[in-house]
Amino acid sequence: MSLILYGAPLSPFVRKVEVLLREKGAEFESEPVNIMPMPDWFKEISPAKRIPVLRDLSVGREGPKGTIADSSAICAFAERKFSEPALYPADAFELGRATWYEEWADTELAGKVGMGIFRPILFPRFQGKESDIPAAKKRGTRVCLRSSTTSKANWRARNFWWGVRSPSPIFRWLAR
Ligand SMILES: N[C@@H](CCC(=O)N[C@@H](CS)C(=O)NCC(=O)O)C(=O)O
Repeated sequence: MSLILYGAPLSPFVRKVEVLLREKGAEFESEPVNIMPMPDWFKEISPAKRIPVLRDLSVGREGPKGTIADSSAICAFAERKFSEPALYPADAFELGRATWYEEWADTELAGKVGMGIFRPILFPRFQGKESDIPAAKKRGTRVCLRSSTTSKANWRARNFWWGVRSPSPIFRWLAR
């Protein structure tokens, strides 16, 4: 086993990397890291103090050497290292667009879901406290991803509503 993935399965960034590695049939070992609080040895290999971090043991067995500390960077590494099946487009333009969507999901979407759902609704529950529904409602934000189409319309807007007012069952379940 030459790859170690440090993280926690609750993190969508860790799961993103896990899915990609599994789809490629790559062998790796998952090593759980508790981020509340984060251990010092992990802070040394994660400059931004975030999960996931990947270690390639063939490059470095301890400390920062051999580590990559960002989910998109890890995915780029794995896409090159395990070329089959290719999971990113080969075409330059399509690759640019896929990277754009990935970046949007990692920043805009994840940030809003984190502040609007995880922090006010789920985190208190993990600590045995009540969810802060008013805070979740206050932070409820409309997240909009515009995607161009190849047909008549130049732009098609897809609106993803989230928040406790959403009719989606997952949000009703979270807010119950
Ligand atoms: N850009 C980073 C973001 C990773 C990230 O935000 N991870 C969260 C967990 S979902 C984290 O480690 N948070 C630590 C904290 O907020 O203290 C990536 O793609 O890997």
